[in-house]
Amino acid sequence: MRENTERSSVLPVAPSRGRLRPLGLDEVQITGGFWDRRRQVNAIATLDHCRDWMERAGWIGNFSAAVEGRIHRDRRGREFADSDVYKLLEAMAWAAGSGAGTGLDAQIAALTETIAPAQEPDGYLSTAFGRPGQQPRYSDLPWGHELYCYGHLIQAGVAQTRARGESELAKIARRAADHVCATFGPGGIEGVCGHPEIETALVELARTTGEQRYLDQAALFVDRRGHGALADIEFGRAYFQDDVPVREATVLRGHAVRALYLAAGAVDVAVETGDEDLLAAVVRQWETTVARRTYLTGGMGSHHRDESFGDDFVLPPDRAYAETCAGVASVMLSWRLLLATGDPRYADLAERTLFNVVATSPSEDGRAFFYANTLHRRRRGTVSPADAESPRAESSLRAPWFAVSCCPTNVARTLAQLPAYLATADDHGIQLHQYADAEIATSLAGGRDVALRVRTDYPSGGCVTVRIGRSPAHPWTLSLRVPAWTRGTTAWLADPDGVRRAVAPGTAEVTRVFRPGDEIRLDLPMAPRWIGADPRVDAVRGTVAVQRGPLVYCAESVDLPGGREVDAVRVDPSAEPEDGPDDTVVAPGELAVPGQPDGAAWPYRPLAEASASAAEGTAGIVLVPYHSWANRGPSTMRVWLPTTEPRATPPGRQS
Ligand code: FUB
Ligand code: ZN
Repeated sequence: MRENTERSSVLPVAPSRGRLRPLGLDEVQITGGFWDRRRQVNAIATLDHCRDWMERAGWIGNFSAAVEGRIHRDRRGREFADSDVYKLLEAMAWAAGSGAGTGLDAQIAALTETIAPAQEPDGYLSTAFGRPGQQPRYSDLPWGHELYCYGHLIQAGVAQTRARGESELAKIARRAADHVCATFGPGGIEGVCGHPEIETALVELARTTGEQRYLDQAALFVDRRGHGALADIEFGRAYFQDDVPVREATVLRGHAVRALYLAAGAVDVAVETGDEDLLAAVVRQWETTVARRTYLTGGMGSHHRDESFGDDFVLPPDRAYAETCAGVASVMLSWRLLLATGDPRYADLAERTLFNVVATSPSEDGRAFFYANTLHRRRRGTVSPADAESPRAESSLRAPWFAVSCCPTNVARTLAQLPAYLATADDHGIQLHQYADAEIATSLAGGRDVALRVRTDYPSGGCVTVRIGRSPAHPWTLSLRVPAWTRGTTAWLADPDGVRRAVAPGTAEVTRVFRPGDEIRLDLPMAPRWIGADPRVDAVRGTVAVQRGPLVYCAESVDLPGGREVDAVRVDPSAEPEDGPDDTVVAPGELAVPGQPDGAAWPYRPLAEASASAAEGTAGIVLVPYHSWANRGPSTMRVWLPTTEPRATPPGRQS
């Protein structure tokens, strides 16, 4: 792995070495298009929305209640409520660091002033434990979330330091980290938190301070897990990833967010300690998980009961939990693996997850969110009042807040740091991983300045133009990811001389002495395509899905004639889906006649009597991008669509 000697200071993830060097928020700006709209909404609406809800729900007030000695009586929210205040602070710091809103610094300072007095002299900081009338500190490591909360506090402190410089928040975070090392280091409590998160945060703090002991503590936490450090529970120790040591595990299992945060932390430790075996173990787990336990959307976790991964190929669309936070955590993991290895398949999964999970969660106005991201909604929900908390997984509409409201602040911090996921550099040049209108300016090795501008209407259109603004008079390489979803079609790359060549999924490169004004153009084939599943995903047998570019599509009842629900839809994969207006797709198909077979008293029949219910033709079934569903009121929705005829041979995997 190469050393990252030249590093931006405004980096969400700042490994000291790796195949690729990340670019910071001071080097990459998103300037328009799909992600710019969402980032603006995030900065203008979501940050305030989260702060207002946490004021109202009392989660911010918990810190004052702790200081005033009434926390045992007045505490509000779940045991991990502090963490959402910290995640909001992290989001605000990244947003401030990428130039959003001048008022953010004052808001960060005000929240920090509220939190600071609640920290105890030895660095301990929790509103849920340790004060008179509360359970003692660290008396409930499996469920207490004290270290999980520190993890988010430390990440907020690191973000603040990198985005705005040393600050009071950073000092609070550092005192908490010192307390963790003193309490859980060698000779201390030999435990781990039931919810990983501290690992990745401690590594990032080590990276930002240069203090080895934070890295050592993170490595200790990674290695302690998997040996029965936590109590056994009804879901089994796999829930906490405490069943098998990280370096021996072959697949992600148990609670999805926990598993993914732990894997991200393990990559961080592996990269900083040069532990190739640990890195290889996580790569193996990622591969198996992507091959067997991941939804078409990139969503992870199919169990509602314990928010966990199911067994291999247990991916029921109508019971998909696919928590938004698991999507965020999956992007975190893939990004770290991409930086470590340079393998574009990690950027492929990050893209899929960003467009189909992270972008799906928030409403258009950024003030309501999906917690769970099902792929099939069978009944229309009721409209949740705009001012009410919601059960997290049951609504067919996004809700403004949840009793467990981990997802909104996670979306906020991800969108705030998104420009940093677009591009990287190495000794040879610049690599583009995600496509958006952007300005990129950095220095290549040896202080050679490069600036480029990316223009695209992706993911509506597939044309990506890169215009060179500044370039040294030496050859270097511009690399562009050719997404895996182009498999079976042709993508084209044109160099500055207009010479065009077909490029295969993976990475396409242009190496030369670039001149200002040179243009490189990537054309990605955006025609909508049918997607079939591995036959072992039994829950979607006899169905197909539609993908257009990186976007997964769905049928939504509001687009069907006569008030039909989506279960009336059947599509005909012998003909191709086509582009419709406004990013819709029109799929050939038909609608079942209402009432058939609903009228049957018993849903099962001798096979000889089974026949498809009567159907009527239609001009075509309108499909919309999955990320946009439920923006037009309550609806039923499905991604996997039954085919008109039982399919003799299930299609191979196409995506
Ligand atoms: O336990 C903290 C967070 O709450 C988890 O990451 C989410 O899955 C939710 O359960
Ligand atoms: Zn969540």
